[in-house]
Amino acid sequence: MTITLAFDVYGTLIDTAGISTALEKHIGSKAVQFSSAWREKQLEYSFRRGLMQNYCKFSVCTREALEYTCQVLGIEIKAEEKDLLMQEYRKLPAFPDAQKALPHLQSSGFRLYAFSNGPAENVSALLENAGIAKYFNDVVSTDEIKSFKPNPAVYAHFLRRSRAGGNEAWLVSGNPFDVIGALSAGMRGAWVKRMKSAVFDPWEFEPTVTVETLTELESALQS
Ligand code: 2OP
Repeated sequence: MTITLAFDVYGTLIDTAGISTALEKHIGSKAVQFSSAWREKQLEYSFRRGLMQNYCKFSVCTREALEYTCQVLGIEIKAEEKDLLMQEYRKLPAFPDAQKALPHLQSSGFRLYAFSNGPAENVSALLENAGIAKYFNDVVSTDEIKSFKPNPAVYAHFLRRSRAGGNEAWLVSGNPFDVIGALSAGMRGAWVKRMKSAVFDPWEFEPTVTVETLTELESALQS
């Protein structure tokens, strides 16, 4: 049975910490606080848009979350600097363990897909720039059905697009909301717990496996 792996992108394959570095040029020591607040609001906007069934592209959620974060933290960033920050999102680096693990997973016969809220053209450009696009059979975007994770319809869409069955299809993500969404939709879920302090939501769902890096994934999937 061939296992299909749906890799979440931001925070799983791609290290969004690069945004903090870009922010430091504009706002100095507040960059880490700002970057975390921005990411939280970006995701909150996608959840609200999904529930409202009032879709907009993930990049719009990202830009509007940037505006909100500036206002709520009382930090002034010029329009052209905001444009530069949005461009940063398109050229973030891959995590080193992703660079190492993906070729091995591919040569071991796993079917690899990138699966993201981001529109396919943005995600493809991001993975190309990060040097990892070549390992994936395809990019599947929730934009194709105009909704966001963790709507169960997006995981069903992934299974259709990848022609994978629920029990041989795994969602691999550093984001607990995404792992829980996939488990709730009948997929298996690998949580990438990149930080020791990370907490998995105390719901009725448990990750099928938990790894700290993507290099541990192959052995975890076969255990
Ligand atoms: C994704 O890439 C938002 O990390 C999430 O879909």
